[in-house]
Amino acid sequence: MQSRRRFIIQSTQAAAALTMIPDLIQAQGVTGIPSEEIGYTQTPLVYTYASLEPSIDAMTMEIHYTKHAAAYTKNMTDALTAEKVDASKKSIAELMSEISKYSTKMRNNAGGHYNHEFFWKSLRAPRAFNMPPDNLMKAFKESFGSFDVFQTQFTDAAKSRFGSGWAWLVGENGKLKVGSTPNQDNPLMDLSDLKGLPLLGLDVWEHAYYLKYQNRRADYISSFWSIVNWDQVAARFINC
Ligand code: MN3
Repeated sequence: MQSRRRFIIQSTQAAAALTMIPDLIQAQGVTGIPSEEIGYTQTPLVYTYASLEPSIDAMTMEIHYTKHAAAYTKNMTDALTAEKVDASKKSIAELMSEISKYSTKMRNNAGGHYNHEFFWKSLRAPRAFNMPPDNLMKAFKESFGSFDVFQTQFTDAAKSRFGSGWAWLVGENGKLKVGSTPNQDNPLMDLSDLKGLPLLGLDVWEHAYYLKYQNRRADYISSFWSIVNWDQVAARFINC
């Protein structure tokens, strides 16, 4: 446990140092995949607030990360204390799998914390031709018929989620499916209709896009495709 904690601290420091040099991360390719470790604290971004422009503007990223996401983390921490959860003995995935046993405050804020940590790790600087690696492409063909059909279904899920929520690509036994969840729910939660291992998620709360896109959620969704970190999604897919 001790060495694991030390490793996480070192990784966090390394990640913090790397926020200064986003070009290096691009150059690293697959070895630049951020750690998938999602714990109970907010981890530093491995890119700058401006790195995702023009898909997501720097001000939205800064407010989203330092205000919205930070508030979920803080409120989750308060709920963990109030509900006497020993976070050193329970992974966040485990907490999600029994979230129905806890308060609405826990559900909303632990969900919000997890979803945002997951979201930041799913993104990278825009690429003009941003396509999944071969193993994932094969899975898209098998599960949806084609990558285009997947993109259409994911876009529809993101557009049709009424109010606030998330669109997801999930994996289960090597099969892929698409869906959405309301509020800060996610597919790891025992009470979610959509279940599976999260592979990709898109935040469709207005706070995620309103400064740049206002009511144009569809434009935000289409600009998202150039900043998906498909290497990261492919790395997750290996575990499902
Ligand atoms: Mn958000």
